[in-house]
Amino acid sequence: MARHLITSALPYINGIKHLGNMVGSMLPADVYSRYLRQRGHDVLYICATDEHGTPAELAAKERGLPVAEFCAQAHDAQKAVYDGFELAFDHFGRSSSQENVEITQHFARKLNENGFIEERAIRQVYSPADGRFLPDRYVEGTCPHCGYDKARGDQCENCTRVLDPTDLLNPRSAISGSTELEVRETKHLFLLQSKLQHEVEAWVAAHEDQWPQLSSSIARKWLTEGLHDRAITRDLDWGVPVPADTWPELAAEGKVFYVWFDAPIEYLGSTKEWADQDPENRDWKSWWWEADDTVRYTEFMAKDNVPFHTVMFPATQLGVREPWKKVDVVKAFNWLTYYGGKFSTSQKRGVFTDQALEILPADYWRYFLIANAPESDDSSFTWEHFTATVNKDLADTLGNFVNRVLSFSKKRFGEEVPAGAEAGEAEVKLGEQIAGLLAEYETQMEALQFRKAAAALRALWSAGNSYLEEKAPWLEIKTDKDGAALTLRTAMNLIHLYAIVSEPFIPASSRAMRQAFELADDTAAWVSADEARALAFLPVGTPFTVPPVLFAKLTDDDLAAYKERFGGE
Ligand code: B3M
Ligand code: ZN
Repeated sequence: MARHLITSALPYINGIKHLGNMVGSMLPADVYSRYLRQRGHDVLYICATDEHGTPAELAAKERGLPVAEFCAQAHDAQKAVYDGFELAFDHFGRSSSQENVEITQHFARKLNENGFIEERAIRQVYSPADGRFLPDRYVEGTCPHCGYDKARGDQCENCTRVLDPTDLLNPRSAISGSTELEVRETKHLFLLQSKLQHEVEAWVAAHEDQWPQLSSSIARKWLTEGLHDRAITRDLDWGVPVPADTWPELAAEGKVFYVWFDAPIEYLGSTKEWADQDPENRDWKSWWWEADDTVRYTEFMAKDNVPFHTVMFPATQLGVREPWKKVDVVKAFNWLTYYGGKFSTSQKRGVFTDQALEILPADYWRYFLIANAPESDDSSFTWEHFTATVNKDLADTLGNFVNRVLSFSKKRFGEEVPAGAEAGEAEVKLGEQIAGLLAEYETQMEALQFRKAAAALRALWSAGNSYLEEKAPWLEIKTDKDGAALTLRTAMNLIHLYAIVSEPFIPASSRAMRQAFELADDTAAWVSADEARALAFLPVGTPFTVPPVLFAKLTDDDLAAYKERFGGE
């Protein structure tokens, strides 16, 4: 048994996330956490909403709410969707929590003591019409690199280059639209990342061989470009305040930390929030303090977040000079596209997670998304592909198998697992095949190869279908009743196996499969290779019920309706 700390990139607070966000961070983290828990490991899966920064302030303004109130509501709204997706977080916190404020301020003080923070006067965009400085997304304009005219002050959405508000051509205020902007001098804290370049390089070199290539190549690219000193404070009302004991003047001016400074620290903050709910029994530092390092830490994120997790946050952690746990494996994802184009929160293009659940239960989405996760490349969501996959894999291969086996057995042998003949050659062959596929599934899951793990799961389902077709108990029963009973009993044991091994992907359907059988021990604990080979989980005589159809088959009318509602092509 090992201790596994798992985090997924913190979803930003400004709106409900789309399916691309889901498959690129939270969902695979949940699948992996569930798998490890089933295998008996001690797992802590932590996430939170990322609540600071200009997008939060802008979204609150759009809704006409004070930002604190907006964030509280938006957090609950996101949490409700994640509950609907059955994301089994140990804690889903908030980066605006008191815990995060304290740890973030602690990190800043330590970085300062160690000579990695410097106060510098910089020139910032100021808007007399708005009576304030305009950091990050508060300025919009034309990207100096690609000419995109809706580039934001922190990053160009078109060419993804990181920008500074003063880089923009034809800048305008995102609040008032005013173009009469000035550049004024103001003081900010800088994190001297350049001083940490060599340490970060050495750290990456020592760890990257455990990372998928996508993560290490992005980290390498950033290191080659060089770590630059970066302003880590902003002139905003909403954020973690600069601590007055260390920087009285900046604190008096109301400066707060930049959102990307406090967001990764919320991984720790959220763990402390979790522990603070039950301090007697939970020790957050045992997960984060490296002193006796027994924890394996895996992070999940989309590729645009990789630089922050492989380079910048490790630089912060190294500069603190305290033994905080650093990531072991960074699992990164490419983009899920919508018909080859971008899913976009701001342009409301694609399918949002709340809408997805209005249409179909979580398992349909969970399976489809993981089976098509954008791992080695971008992958495209289309309604045609989605409905075809649901029909073929979930409805025909898995759902139909379960229903056929249980209904037929009930009709011919009653509502108990039938006795019948001893396992023969076909069952031995099937057992070998199942054990092999299970080993493949485990290997891929442990390597964080989610598409391949899903393919192995699908192959397990298919193996049951092939066995059933070959034995054809509906014919067998005419000449060999005992043989037909053996076939059905074996198939029922497969259903029980499917209930267990499908759980990380489709938890609700797995429960339905497990609960079809009246077993004393109703746990989803993993199975060994020998147990898989033997296919004898269910004692003869175990009562069962036929569950309702697990997966509805989607029709051409459904497909047309989805395309009508969401657009396609
Ligand atoms: N909130 C990701 C984003 O919304 C950002 C992740 C923070 S992880 C510490 O793109
Ligand atoms: Zn650009």
